Amino acid sequence: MTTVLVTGAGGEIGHSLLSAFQQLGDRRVIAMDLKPLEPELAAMADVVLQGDVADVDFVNSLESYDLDEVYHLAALLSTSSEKKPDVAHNVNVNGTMNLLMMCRRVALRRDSAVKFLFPSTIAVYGIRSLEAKQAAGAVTEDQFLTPTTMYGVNKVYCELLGGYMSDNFGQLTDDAGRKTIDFRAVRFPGLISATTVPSGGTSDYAPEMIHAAAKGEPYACFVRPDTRIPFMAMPDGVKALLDLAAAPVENLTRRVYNIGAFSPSAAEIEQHVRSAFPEAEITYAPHPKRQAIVDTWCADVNDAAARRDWGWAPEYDMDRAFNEYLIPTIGSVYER
Ligand code: AKB
Repeated sequence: MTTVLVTGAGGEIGHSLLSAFQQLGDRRVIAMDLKPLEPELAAMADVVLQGDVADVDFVNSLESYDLDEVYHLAALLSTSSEKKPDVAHNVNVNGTMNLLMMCRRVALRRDSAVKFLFPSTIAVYGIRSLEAKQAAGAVTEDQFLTPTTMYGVNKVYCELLGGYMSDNFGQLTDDAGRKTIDFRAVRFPGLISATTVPSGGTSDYAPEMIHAAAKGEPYACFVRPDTRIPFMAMPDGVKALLDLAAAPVENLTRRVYNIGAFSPSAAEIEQHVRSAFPEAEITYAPHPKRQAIVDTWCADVNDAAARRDWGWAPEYDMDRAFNEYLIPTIGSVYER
């Protein structure tokens, strides 16, 4: 059975990924997080560990597991990273390096490369004006890689680091040529889950608006109504990780892939929320700094490479995400 390590297992993606692994039943899951996992989540893992990816001794202690795959979800998101940039760098960059080095040793011991699944982000983009953002449309993986946030800088560096560790690390050593890391990354848009609410991100306005309406609470959106960035329903985010992990290595022409689903403005999200919850109280109170961050992110992504190389296709467009996933599921979350 494939043994997988999931870091940041208690976070939003971790919740959905662990439940997908439970349904698949084909992996031995080692779940780790900085904080204790909720009992319901912990029950989905075979091994539960509490620890910090930035703690090199803790990460090195994971070397005794026969890891086949790592899903490295632990990170500080964009808004949190701006509040504590040095902590963000330590967790997002040093934490990733600690894990990659540990995986390399596991791979050398077992003579088998470790698949390293990395959630990157649209925050790697840094488009410098709204005019340029509008003119750019759907951006490819290689455009506008000049992020203005610590999180974006950390993620774009880790994308490069993962490629380097896979292809060149140890090129002048005795281990030269041994394949130890098989790094694969998706650039996530803002993810919207029906069952959890994010914290510390700058795309959080969409899920916050939907969850506030479901709870019957007023919501003041922190970006302008015309703000447009890509979003995705959480089940598609998990599907992307699993599909990329399953793709034959010879089909992959890149290590980092854009993945798209829908790209609404905040006003379009509001319209969808209002059609499900006509009583919703939604206002706009743009936060200048958070607005400036999302204004540098692309309005849409070109995900042709993912579609071609590993058959990426989202199951949920915006209507389906609301009508068949978010609204029916959110109702049952808040009725409990
Ligand atoms: C954030 O807002 O920081 C994240 C992201 C887009 O990566 N949700």
